[in-house]
Amino acid sequence: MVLKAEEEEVPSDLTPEERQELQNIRRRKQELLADIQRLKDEIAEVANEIENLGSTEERKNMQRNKHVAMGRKKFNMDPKKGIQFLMENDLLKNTCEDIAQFLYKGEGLNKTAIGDYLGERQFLWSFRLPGEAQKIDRMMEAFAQRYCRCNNGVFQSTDTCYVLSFAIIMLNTSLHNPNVKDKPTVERFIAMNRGINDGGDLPEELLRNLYESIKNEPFKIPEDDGNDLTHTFFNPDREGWLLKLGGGRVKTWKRRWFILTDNCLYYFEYTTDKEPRGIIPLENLSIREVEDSKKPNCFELYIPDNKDQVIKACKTEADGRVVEGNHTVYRISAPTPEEKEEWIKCIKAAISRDPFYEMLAARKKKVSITRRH
Ligand code: 4IP
Repeated sequence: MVLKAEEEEVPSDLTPEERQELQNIRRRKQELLADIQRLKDEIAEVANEIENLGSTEERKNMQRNKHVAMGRKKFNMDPKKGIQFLMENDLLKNTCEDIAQFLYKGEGLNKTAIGDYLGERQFLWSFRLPGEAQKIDRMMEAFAQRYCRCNNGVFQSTDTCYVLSFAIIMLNTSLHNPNVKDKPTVERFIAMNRGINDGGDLPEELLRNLYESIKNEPFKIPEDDGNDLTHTFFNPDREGWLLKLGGGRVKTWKRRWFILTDNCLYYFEYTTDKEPRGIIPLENLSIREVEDSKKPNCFELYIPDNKDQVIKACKTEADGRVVEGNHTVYRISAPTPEEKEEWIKCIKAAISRDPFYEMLAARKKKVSITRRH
């Protein structure tokens, strides 16, 4: 509606001044009406814009929901493709937190598909160790390079720094890990580092000081997700069928295929399974023979001085979820007394082995080869 000034008559009995005054008032009135009209038009315009904005937003939301639904469907058919689709459409960020959130909410997602996806991730996680060794190697290399650049002249080469750094980490483990029974003396530490300074020896005083300092005060290597640096090598040590007692309230014996490798005990339902049902890192565990009234040739993995603490381990549930283990001890029965002895021997060796020695050996070999050429 457009506002209009009414056509008003001018009374005839007004003086010329009054007439003028009246005309002025009427003009102001007209101007005010025009202003009001302009404001109304502007309001109508803005309202229109807001309305359009709402429907664009709505359209966008609808489109988004359609894509999310499509992504879920794709996920249920092929989890990796579903995740990829959602990321490509900016519906999911490529971060562990966002993916975990998406899976945790699980809206419209098939549990088996979630299990497949997690299973695959967990499989990668549990077998990523060779890569981890390379990562540590690269990190040590970078550290050595940086150290030598900042402390010019301390070492003959970066390899010397690398080897000595490792020797210090190993010494720390050997002196302070309760599983390592054979504690090195300062003489052994000095002997171990003979010839590492490009064929020459590092000053004995330096090595003695380092030894004393580590002995007096251990340093902690930070853990990431439970696989710490002592789980670095991937050498299958032993495998075979064993019976494992379940950790639930009703204890059942399950026949499982066990693989001992890289300081971990993995168990599978079938020898051909790609993914383990469970993983027991052996770090901080001990092993002992036990008598069991139901099964022969038993041994147990346990935490020394344990007060009902649960062993750090993980297992895959029937629906594919990866959960923490529930055992205060793992009781295992071997088929024969000989196999029991062998398993105990190998597990003991795995527990006390220090993988840093192997990494150091490789680097020492490299130093000697470089020197020869
Ligand atoms: C299960 O018993 C199996 O023994 C599981 O072993 C075991 O998990 C469960 O322990 C136990 O309740 P039922 O099959 O009779 O239910 P597996 O996974 O080898 O099948 P562990 O942790 O030993 O793998 P809890 O603690 O998860 O209940």
